[in-house]
Amino acid sequence: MSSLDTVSDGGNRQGEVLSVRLDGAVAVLAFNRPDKRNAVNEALLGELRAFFANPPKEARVVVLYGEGGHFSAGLDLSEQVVREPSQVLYHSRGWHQVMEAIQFGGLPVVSVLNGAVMGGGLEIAAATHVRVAEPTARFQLPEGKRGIFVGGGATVRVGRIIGADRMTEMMLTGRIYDAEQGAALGLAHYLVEEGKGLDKAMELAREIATNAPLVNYLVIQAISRIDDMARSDGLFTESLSAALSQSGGDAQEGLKAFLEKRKPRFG
Ligand code: 1HE
Repeated sequence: MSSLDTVSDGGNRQGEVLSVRLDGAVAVLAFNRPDKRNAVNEALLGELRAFFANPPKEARVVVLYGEGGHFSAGLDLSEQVVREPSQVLYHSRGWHQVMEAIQFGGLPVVSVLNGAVMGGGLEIAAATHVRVAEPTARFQLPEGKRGIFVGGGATVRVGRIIGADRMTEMMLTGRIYDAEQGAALGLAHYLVEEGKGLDKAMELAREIATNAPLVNYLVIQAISRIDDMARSDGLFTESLSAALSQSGGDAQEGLKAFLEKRKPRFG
């Protein structure tokens, strides 16, 4: 694994808050504030924004995990001060931009969820496309208990995954779902042994990287958007996506490889 880049946070004593390495076609991102349980401060949000705005051209898939046994304890509460409503609006919209960039930036993102997956941490996780949990994972939206409402996209993304009804109950009671419960609810797609999350995520990422890039792109862009559409609009958009995917060289290669009983080699 070669070190492609590291990002200084200009304040964290470890000297970096988001590390980025390139392993073949997989960009491996790590939240690197373990002493703060990977709470998301402005620096970390900014570095996430910078990465997803301009990912390395070699990357076909992203893996995202947290150093030190926790994915993320959510918003860095030490940076929170009493704000004007308009400032809270801009702050929340800033989170939304970054979550949109993770979900719709064009690269599939596989996350490794362990320890705290709380508040903004769960909002980030919900913006990723494939989620691998370890047994220590604890899913929670503690905002209600901190006197605030969610602002990083949970109502749309977490609500879609577990349903508005469950999310309402989760926020009212501050309940914590453990890893098994989280997997059963769809907050994680895989549940693996302790310490195996990153290996599993890398295995999945390498597999995803062998797909035709345009198909990965369409899967990310189209399915979630179609979910927002009226039925007839969704079906039309599906046909457009199919038309885009089936007219290029990768579609020919995929079909040819199947008939020739070999693995396809996509461009
Ligand atoms: C933090 C944060 C944080 C830990 N902001 N500093 N999120 C929360 O409400 C979660 C708050 N955190 C916790 O409940 C616990 O820290 C944990 C369950 C995650 C971990 O517990 P533990 O016993 O392993 O660690 P700790 O001793 O509580 O925390 C270690 C350090 O991390 C400590 O700092 P220290 O300087 O005293 O060592 C904590 O203060 C620090 N730390 N979590 C700041 N979140 C877009 S809006 C999203 C809104 C939200 O995300 S609200 C939910 C915020």
